[in-house]
Amino acid sequence: MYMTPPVKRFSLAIFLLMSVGAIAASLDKPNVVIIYGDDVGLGDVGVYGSKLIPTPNIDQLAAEGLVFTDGHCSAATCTPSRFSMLTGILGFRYNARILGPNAPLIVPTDKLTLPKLFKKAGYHTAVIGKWHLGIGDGKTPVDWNGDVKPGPLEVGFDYSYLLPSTNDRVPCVFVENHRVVNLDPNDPLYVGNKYAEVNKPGSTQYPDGRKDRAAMTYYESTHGHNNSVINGIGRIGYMSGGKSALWNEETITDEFVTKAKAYIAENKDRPFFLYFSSQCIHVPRAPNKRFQGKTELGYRGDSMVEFDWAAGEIIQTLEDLGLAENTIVIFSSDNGPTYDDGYDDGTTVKTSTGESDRGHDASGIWRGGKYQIYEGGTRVPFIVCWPARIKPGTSDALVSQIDLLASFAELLNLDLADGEAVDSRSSLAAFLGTDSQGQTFIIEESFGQALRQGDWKYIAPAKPGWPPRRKPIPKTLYNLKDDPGETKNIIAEYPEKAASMEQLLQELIAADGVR
Ligand code: NG6
Ligand code: CA
Repeated sequence: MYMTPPVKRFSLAIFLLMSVGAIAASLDKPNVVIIYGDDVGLGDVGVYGSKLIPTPNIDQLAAEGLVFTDGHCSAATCTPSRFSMLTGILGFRYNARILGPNAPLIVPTDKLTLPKLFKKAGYHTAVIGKWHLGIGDGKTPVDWNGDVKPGPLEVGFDYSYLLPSTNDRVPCVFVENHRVVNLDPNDPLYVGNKYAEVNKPGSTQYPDGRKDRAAMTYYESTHGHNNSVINGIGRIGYMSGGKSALWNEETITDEFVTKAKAYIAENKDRPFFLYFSSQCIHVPRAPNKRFQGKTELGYRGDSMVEFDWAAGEIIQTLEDLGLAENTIVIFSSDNGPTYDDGYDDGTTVKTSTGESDRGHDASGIWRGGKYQIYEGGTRVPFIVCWPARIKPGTSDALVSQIDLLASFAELLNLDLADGEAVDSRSSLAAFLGTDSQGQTFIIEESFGQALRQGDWKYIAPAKPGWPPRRKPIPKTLYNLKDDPGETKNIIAEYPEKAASMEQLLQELIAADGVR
């Protein structure tokens, strides 16, 4: 009988030990990809009930992952929501509000962030897509023709490829690490909130939409989205120069997908964290011709199809490189949905039976959407997929993006010091599918605060949000089990419940953090 020679047996044993070690090590450090939508509602995704927008790639991810029905972003608008996800700090503590085109960096450079946490664990980190957390130190104006900083690289990302603000704000250029991409030094770029700030002879001048409406050739826009007109679309804020650097509206997604695929391929041999932050489906929606007409809902629906394609490309890249099994893919959105947000892009809103677009209710059964303190403002699609460790299914656990930081700290065996990510608590067990409850409370933000505890929701008096015609919101108590649509304020029937929730909410607001 043939015997394996001792030397061979020894090396085989070493090899086996090493492979087990490698698998164990990599399970400790899965890659993490956040595929993040902009203004994507829960009802925009097939697995959550969308009938009029096909999202086969996201649905496939959902079939292989854990689908959260009570998953939240931290706030009903972009800046505070992203701020909270990346810092583990509630937005109102830093006065985080929707930022203007030239706003300074709002993320403190001396605080722990999600990418810094990953770096501590030896990851490479990147953000590709929409930023909207400001750039610059707030003391000296950002030099868009030189080093554009401080920004993502100063708060923990090793690589960044950004749409710096929003796609309805200037500047309409990409910024890679510290530099504007394709900038011609002979056409310097200036960015401002007033025309006077960018009125520089020698730089390309763009039409002012307030005086030259005919310049809006892509489609027309209203209320505030009519300052500089770039690529035939009116924007918030003014820019001059940078003509060679202008993005092409209909290929922004292609550009981000190309960068993301390259990033994943370059980092396939080490753990990485990729925050893929799509501009879809924020206004001005300009889906690529490939996607135009794919839904009956105009550019809003078509942009969602484009976003689903982008998600599919990223997931396919992970599969092709053999990384899918041990990569955590999180799919979510920065705030609830909105329909026509100031651009004439074919999105029609019907309000007689609640808000919907030709029968498509982008927040599903939940009330309201973007800018609102109701559930539709923050209850967003939230899918976590990790084939190596998470069993597919559905979870009703109460989870929030603000808790990703502490959850990953637990997963990576890193301690959070006092004063770090003060509002982030681990929901790791819920994300792994072993805890069906999630957090006992979360705070929801939108021009005010609300507290969720189980099925109870208490709203502290809040401003109406946008548009301003909405009425201020008084103290309100809902029970979402009996009344998911938040239609009956039952504060008079449950005064004690309301009082205890109000007290807890005020204590949490006044405290240094909720952890
Ligand atoms: C609002 C803009 C809206 C959008 C939003 C930010 C107006 C009238 N509306 O102020 O178009 O840009 O800010 O959206 O200016 S978010 O998703 O980035 O929070
Ligand atoms: Ca948004």
